[in-house]
Amino acid sequence: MPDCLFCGIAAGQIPATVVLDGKRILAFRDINPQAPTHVLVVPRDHFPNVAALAAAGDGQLDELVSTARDIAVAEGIDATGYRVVFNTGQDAGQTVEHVHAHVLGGRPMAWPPG
Ligand code: IU
Repeated sequence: MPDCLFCGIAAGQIPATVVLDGKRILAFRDINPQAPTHVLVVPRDHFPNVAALAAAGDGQLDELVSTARDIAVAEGIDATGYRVVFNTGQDAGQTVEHVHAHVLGGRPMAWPPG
């Protein structure tokens, strides 16, 4: 997808701090971290949001979520707790229209989110 930031990162054309480089999935550190651990998990294929990824029905959503769990374990935040967030659409604050799971942890978090 032309002009897609995360497609550019997945293609290695835009720099990022990659923590997992898989066949269908990539994970990298958020450039503006909101917690001590803040990793974005994305499919290499372009889907605008999690609803579109779910609709594909080819196992990529399962793989994305299980990779988010693997990242939490690798980052050492699974024991104390973490969030997996899919901002979806304008009101949720989605700014990059390539589906991404935020994996956040390493500090206590408030509820509800802002
Ligand atoms: P959002 O859910 O679409 O709002 O999340 C987009 C995230 O992408 C946000 O947390 C940004 O800090 C992050 N990001 C990034 O990691 N690298 C970039 O070059 C840009 C945004 I632009």
